[in-house]
Amino acid sequence: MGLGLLVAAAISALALAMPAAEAAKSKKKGGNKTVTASTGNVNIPIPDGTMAAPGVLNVPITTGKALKGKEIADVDVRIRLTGVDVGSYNAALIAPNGATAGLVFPGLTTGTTWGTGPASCAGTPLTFSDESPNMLSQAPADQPDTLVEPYAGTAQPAGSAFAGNPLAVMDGGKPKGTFTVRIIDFSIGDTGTLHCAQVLIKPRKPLK
Ligand SMILES: [Ca+2]
Ligand SMILES: [Ca+2]
Repeated sequence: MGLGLLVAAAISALALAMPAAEAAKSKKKGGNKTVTASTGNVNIPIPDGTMAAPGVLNVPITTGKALKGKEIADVDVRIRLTGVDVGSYNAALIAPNGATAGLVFPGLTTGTTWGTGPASCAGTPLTFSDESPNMLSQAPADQPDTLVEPYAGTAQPAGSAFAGNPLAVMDGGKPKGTFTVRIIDFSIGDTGTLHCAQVLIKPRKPLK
């Protein structure tokens, strides 16, 4: 591992160890530094549903004044959840201006978890980023660049039946306001719990 990778690993370990509110605060003065907005540690049940009457969970995540006057250069989203059949979920991220990125669609993941470790923001989440080399997969890792159960790592958002956009659909929009993590359950009898969701926003100043 090169020095750069070691430093990056140390920084990311530090960021994971630091509560989200503190992380956001420590970066408040940074012009283009990534800002993390978080639900904090929660245990929110994902409503049970069917194909005809899906269960819909909308979780608001509000960003602070550190992002005032900026526009979005890049957005990532981290989700830590556990459940009976996480493969039955459709998930999306909605920006303050309504721009919607599809994250997964039913059948894309499998098993009982997105992420590993503590069932909280201290766990290792599933991180969606357009720049990830990985695709989500139900299959064993029989090819490179796949992220499989327990989905502790980064993956490209996969779009969905409702919104096939990558996260880049939010780029250029205003980052200050309320993002919504939306999880939709289509499988009756399988239930799950959201433990943490975080939006990571890399801002930039508008050109003009
Ligand atoms: Ca990204
Ligand atoms: Ca269900």
